[in-house]
Amino acid sequence: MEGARMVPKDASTLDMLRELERKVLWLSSYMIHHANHEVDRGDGLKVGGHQASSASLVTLMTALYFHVLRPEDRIAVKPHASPVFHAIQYLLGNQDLDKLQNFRAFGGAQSYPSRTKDTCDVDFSTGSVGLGVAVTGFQSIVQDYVHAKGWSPDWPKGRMIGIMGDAEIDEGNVHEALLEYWKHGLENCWWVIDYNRQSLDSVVSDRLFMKVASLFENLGWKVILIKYGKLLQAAFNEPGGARLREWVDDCPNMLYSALVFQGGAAWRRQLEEDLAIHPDTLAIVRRHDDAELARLMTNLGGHDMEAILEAFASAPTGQPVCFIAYTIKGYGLPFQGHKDNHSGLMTKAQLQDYRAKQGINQGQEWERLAGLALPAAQIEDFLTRVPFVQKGRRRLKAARVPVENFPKIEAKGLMSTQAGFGRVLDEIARGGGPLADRIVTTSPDVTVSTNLGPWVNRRGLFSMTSQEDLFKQRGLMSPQRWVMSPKGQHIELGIAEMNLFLTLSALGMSHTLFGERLLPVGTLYDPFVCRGLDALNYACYQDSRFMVVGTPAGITLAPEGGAHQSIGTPLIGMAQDGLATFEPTYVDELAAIMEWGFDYMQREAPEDKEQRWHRDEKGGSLYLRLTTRSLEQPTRPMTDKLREEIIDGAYWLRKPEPGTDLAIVYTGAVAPEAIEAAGLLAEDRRVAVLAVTSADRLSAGWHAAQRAREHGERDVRAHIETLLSELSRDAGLITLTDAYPEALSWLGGVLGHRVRALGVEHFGQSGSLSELYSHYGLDVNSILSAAEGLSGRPVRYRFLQK
Ligand SMILES: Cc1ncc(C[n+]2csc(CCOP(=O)(O)OP(=O)(O)O)c2C)c(N)n1
Ligand SMILES: [Mg+2]
Repeated sequence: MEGARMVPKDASTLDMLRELERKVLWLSSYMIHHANHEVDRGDGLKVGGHQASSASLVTLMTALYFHVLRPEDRIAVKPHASPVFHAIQYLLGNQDLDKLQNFRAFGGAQSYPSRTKDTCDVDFSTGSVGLGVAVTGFQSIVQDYVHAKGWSPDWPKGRMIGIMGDAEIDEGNVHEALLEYWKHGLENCWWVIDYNRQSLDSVVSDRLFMKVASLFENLGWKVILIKYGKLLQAAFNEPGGARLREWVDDCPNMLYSALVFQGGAAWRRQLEEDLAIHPDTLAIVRRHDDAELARLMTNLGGHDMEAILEAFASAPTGQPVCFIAYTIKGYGLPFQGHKDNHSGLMTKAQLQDYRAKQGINQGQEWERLAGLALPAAQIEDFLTRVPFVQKGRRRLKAARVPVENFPKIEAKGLMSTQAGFGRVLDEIARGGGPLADRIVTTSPDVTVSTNLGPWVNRRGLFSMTSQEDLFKQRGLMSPQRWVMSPKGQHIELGIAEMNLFLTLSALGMSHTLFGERLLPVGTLYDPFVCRGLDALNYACYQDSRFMVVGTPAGITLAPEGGAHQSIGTPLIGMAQDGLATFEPTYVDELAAIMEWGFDYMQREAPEDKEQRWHRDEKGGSLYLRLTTRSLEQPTRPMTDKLREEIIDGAYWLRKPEPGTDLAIVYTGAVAPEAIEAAGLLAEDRRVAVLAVTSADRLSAGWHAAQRAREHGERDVRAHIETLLSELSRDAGLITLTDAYPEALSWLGGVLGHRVRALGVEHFGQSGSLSELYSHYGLDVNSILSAAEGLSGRPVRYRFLQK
């Protein structure tokens, strides 16, 4: 550090970068210190900030942002490097001081870089380790997709870069992603691993990590080790240097970390002891005083600007590259190397000492250039010429794709919503036009079984290399004509559901990252939503836009048994912010939802609107829970009113009349049971039937209306409030869903109706549909019993109890 201040006036880029590195370390450390020591939040809580984890990446990120990156490069920054990222943005003029001063506070710079909550130029959110880094590869495949279509002519292809912690490799989704990338011929992707050999609790094994390196090579990546800095490299070239290298290579991570923490004298003691019989090597050690020795022995590649720049410059193109940069957690700070430093913070005294050493006066802590040895004008000039900022803010926009001439589906006779979904997409594919051209489908090995087959037959599979369908070439009969080419519009994935959601996440950000709108549609079996759940949550948190179809769902796929029965997914859909969840019963409902959905996916509005209404202005993603149960389709005109009610979440299939004292409320595939029971009950009471197409939007609308009234908009009524107000307060509700009953039972809370909620609380049986509906209490009999229980009056017609 000391040396860096004696930078000559005609500083080269290298010297300039070293100065900036010093500044970035100071600013990021001070940001964390300030958040913990200077801001009184009134709750007495320390906010942390991971000073040590941030510090290990300072040199690498300085090199990248101030020299290596280009505007078209997109970067996922590991969660704990958020302060480093924000400090860099501040120096580049992209971040306000106020945000830095409020790091981790309400409205300030976020703990982990966030596309939605940070105001500066974040490309990918991170936080849940493994996801930010894995999305980069999928984003690169999406970039290939966009360019293969001849789009994005003014925005060149960039590198999709994951700056990641070494412990992120432990996440299974990273490995799943690596396999998938290989299949798709990944090219423009860099992963820069901060190999500090530390995670939260412990020290990472070096031997294991080298196996990881060969895994990358095996899967087509170029691996570049950034292991030694220039000082160590020079020492290794001296007589006895080879032995020193051996010692460093063999040094267990734990011992190395301890010596880093202890400093020069401890290094000397250890080396004197271990190298006692190697006088020429010891001579190298003895040529350094304690401070110099500590500097030499901690001169790892990841902290040596020159070594880093060389490594980045040596990267090949046309192949993904993994840089493994050896670093020291907390490098340059008092707790460097200590295994417990994960949440370590500098004391006030340590910080004062550090500030003084940086040549920064008290009161100048936030000044961008205070304490730097180079003339301010020279630094400012350098900063304005940094390649990365030459195109300004890099949030791109794309025009909305009009959702016009949406196909009219004539669904007659028996049909399931899953089959209807296939029909809608097939018709869109057949009709062509902008909407058809911008839809991209993807599925984790369930393309055919979720009814995407006809779409794929018409629109083909995406691949950077073309391949004809061999069966077709040989004249062999097959309903699937799978032609692969850069023109194709379906991305076929292996089974990993995490990869599905990461792919959807990447596709759904194309408009902001590449300036080209895509309308992604993904399918999977509904129970396996849970397998990809964190990636789904991540995609929504990034405000990526897509439509995901979970099908088949619930116990309605009866013979498949417990392993495939999804019970909790409607609750997941309701609770997931940014995801509008629907469970239509009939194909005309589904078509209306999809038509609306393709528009909803493209909407944008400022953040504050979401406080008031259920995101109708802002838009979001969609989740459709569909079924393979074929139902008799209604023949009815799709009036504007019906369409609106389907989108808002419910409509009266049989309206309440005066004296109606029971409403059966159903959603999805169980409609026939609800309707049949209503018919039987009508013999001796007035029964209404409410069809719920989206419990999620009903509940969101209800909450929003309550908030609006509390804020003075007295006349606001939620759709569900309006519907239920047609029913007498004394009437009872029987809710019916092929899912956990609480997906609908909350309806009793809206106006205070009594509720008997039928649904699935236990699961796991195989059987026929009628057996399972009867077993779990979703059949007509169960509804009749519930009606009796609610009213206390016996029902006239009952099925015979089994
Ligand atoms: C999925 C997930 N699990 C757990 C955590 C909590 N966590 C945050 S950082 C971390 C370890 C990070 O180690 P590494 O990636 O090596 O980064 P370093 O702190 O060394 O920079 C853990 C377990 C998380 N953020 N995400
Ligand atoms: Mg680590």
